[in-house]
Amino acid sequence: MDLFTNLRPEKQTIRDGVTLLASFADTDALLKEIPALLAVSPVRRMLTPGGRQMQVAMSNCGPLGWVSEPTGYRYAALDPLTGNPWPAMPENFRALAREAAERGGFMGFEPDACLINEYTPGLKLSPHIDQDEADKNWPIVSVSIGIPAVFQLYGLTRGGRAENIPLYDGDVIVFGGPARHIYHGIKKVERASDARIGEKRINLTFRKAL
Ligand code: MD6
Ligand code: FE
Repeated sequence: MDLFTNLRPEKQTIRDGVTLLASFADTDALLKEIPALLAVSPVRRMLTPGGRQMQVAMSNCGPLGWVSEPTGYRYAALDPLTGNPWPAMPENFRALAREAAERGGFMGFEPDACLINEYTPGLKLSPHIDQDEADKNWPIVSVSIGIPAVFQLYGLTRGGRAENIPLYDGDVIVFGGPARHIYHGIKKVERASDARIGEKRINLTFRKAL
């Protein structure tokens, strides 16, 4: 970490409903769990409802998993790739999501889904709103692992200029309240290497789907 990222406050309100908790997560502990999860449900490039392949490779853990298919988006109890349940959500994942939500002002967050996004340099995630969760009063808790990325915040519409928020290993965003209606994405990831996982960024987003 460089001198400048060190100067970030521990907790920062980016805008109403968006809280950045800098270096909040113990990513060594999270990374210990990930190989076993991906051995059960590997990351894969899902197809969009428009029939295109997404750039970012995805998997899930927990009782439910978010999936994109030509027929639409949904939360599914079974991994369509394997026909089996997604791997269980590790206890330290659950605890982290709950603690981060609490720091962001949301008590009692019990996620039932954790989407695992895997990026390599050059990949981006287009602006979107997460709308497949039943109760938008719950936040989404997002954890960054590995190489940096730039989180882009828009407004209630997809267009316009983005607010750019650099995200580093261990950063957690609590995204709730009015932010649930805001377009956001990930800018094309710059080439970098993480000592543990190489040229890769992993993002965990914890959701309460049902
Ligand atoms: C990512 N994150 O960081 C993508 N969604 O790879 C998201 O799309 C996201 O960070 C909802 C809430 C927080 C997020
Ligand atoms: Fe999102």
